[in-house]
Amino acid sequence: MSVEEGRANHGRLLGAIRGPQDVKRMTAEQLDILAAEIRDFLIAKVSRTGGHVGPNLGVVELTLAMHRVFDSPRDRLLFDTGHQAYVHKIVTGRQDGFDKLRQRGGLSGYPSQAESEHDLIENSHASTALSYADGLAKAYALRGEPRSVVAMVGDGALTGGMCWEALNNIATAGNPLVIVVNDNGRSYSPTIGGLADHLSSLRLNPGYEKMLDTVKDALGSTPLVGRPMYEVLHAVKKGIKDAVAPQAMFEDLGIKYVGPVDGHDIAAVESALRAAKHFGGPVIVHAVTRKGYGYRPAEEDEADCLHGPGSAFDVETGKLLAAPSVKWTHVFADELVKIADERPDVVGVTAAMAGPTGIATLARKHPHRVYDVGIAEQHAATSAAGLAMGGLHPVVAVYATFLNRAFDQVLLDVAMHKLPVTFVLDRAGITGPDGPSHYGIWDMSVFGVVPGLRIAAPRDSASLREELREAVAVDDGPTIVRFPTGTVAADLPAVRRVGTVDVLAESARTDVLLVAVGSFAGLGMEVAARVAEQGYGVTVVDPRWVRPVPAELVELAAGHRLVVTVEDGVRVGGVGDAIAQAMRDADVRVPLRDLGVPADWHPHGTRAQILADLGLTAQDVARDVTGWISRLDAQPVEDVQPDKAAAKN
Ligand SMILES: Cc1ncc(C[n+]2csc(CCOP(=O)(O)OP(=O)(O)O)c2C)c(N)n1
Repeated sequence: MSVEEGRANHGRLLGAIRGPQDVKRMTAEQLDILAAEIRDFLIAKVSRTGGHVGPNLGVVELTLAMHRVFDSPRDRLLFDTGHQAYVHKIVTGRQDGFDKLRQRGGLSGYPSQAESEHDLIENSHASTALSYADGLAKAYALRGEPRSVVAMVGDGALTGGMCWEALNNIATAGNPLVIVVNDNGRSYSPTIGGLADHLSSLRLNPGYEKMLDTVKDALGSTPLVGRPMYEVLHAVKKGIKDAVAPQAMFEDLGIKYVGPVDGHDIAAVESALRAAKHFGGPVIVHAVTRKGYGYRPAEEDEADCLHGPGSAFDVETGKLLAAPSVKWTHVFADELVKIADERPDVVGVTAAMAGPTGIATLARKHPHRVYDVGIAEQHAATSAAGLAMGGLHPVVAVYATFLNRAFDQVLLDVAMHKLPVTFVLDRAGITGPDGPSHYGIWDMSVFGVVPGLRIAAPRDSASLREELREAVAVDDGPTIVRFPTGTVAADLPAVRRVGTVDVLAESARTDVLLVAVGSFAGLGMEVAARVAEQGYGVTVVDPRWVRPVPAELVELAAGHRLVVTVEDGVRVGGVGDAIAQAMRDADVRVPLRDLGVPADWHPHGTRAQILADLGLTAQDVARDVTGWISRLDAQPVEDVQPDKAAAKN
């Protein structure tokens, strides 16, 4: 088909793609048309569902070239983080699924083994692909299987320590393996740090200057680290010939370096990949791309090149269609600035997510008091320990799911040293469309075992502000403040406070003590109203600080016939478990039922859908509570059998 014919039949090439072999057959002209069709498709589809539009627009040609040079699924194509695998999904015959991208029952926003034999890594946490690749290459070498292993990794993900641990091993092992570095100069905002320094000393290659300008334009003026990163990454400051050439760095290590290549030139990428494929050892193909390429609103979006609009957006402007609302993140960001205005020792730390966590607000007000450490949560925690040892009070703002990485650092580097570091966990609990690896459901369990660590779970904006202040006032150990995603709940004032526990509702009868953790406070109120209709009295409390278990909570429990806990986290080792243990320790023999998230992999959907699936709606909980308390009426406490809810976990 000629270019003209292709234009006349826009979308036809894409429509005919059923698998990688269809891309392999195409001519250079057809590939260019296909790339344009894929971009139009991505913009049209993702604008309706939300998703990672910017990253995928930047890897269209890289992905096509990978599928032409290698034979997936025999050859293994790995996508670090996996947010940039939409083009791969299209090439591997999943176009039809894009109407329900990230929606219940629809395509996952990340690679998914259940969806396709072409997908391998499902984990959406960054910087893992090179380690998987190292292991796969070793396995194929040992088993004598002639398969190629190819890992695409972004310059942002390369700031993660795991990548460097992997490179060290890949170099030593010497197995054939291709690492495609997708260098767009950005994580969400411009990538920070010096490690990528050695990727390029572009001045050695004058023909490359033009492309460099393109990339440079893509680097917005960031208050944090954009310019230094750019200079370091591309060795601009270092002068010309004496700059450390990436070839030298990687080849000294034992990894062949090819590049830099224009990542939007399919032929150039293909030829680099073919050379890499036949090299017989580990090779880095360094491709320079532009995030959001071909879509003006993404290319011009200074904040994050439309990294991942969470919901539908206007194609013309790239702006979200949903009416703006006050998010938990905004309340945190606003209060943090107020606290920092009052306390010069308070500083912010982000792991490449200044915008999404709200730390950017602090950076705008106090640019010298914010540290963006790159996608390096472990380093963030221990660096924060250092900041605290140095007399500061760091507030480390990360998504709940990502702090899991830094368990040992929080445990030993921070808590064992009794250091005042506050971790603010955004997107805690069930988050929704990003699926299981993005749920923030482990923090209360995992970090609940850390001695001396206090965990707060605010229920609304007033309590978030208050608990954040309480957290940064703690000077003898770490604190966590965790809150969910989305619009902040309407303020729910307490009737009274007992110790640190807020009583939200009470009645003349004290049948049930309902412990509603964090954002489940509203649900607790509704449950109380429904259960009251059945003639039972429910006291609803918000513990505010869930670890350690407040002593008052145990005292309150002793005054009721049944305790029910509801939390937005895994039940195993969760708040309910901790309260049950505290009650046992205090010899309080009131039965306790703990409702929460079963320790399992829950597929993506909206938060509301998933909570409904788990029986965590007011209606379900009210039914459970009524059932339990009426059975207590009917028989002695010891005889109440565990039921389906107890078996859920
Ligand atoms: C451990 C971890 N921390 C934070 C994130 C959030 N995150 C998702 S994509 C991304 C930026 C990735 O940048 P890069 O690898 O360069 O890919 P690009 O989006 O630029 O293509 C970040 C920080 C994550 N996925 N994993």
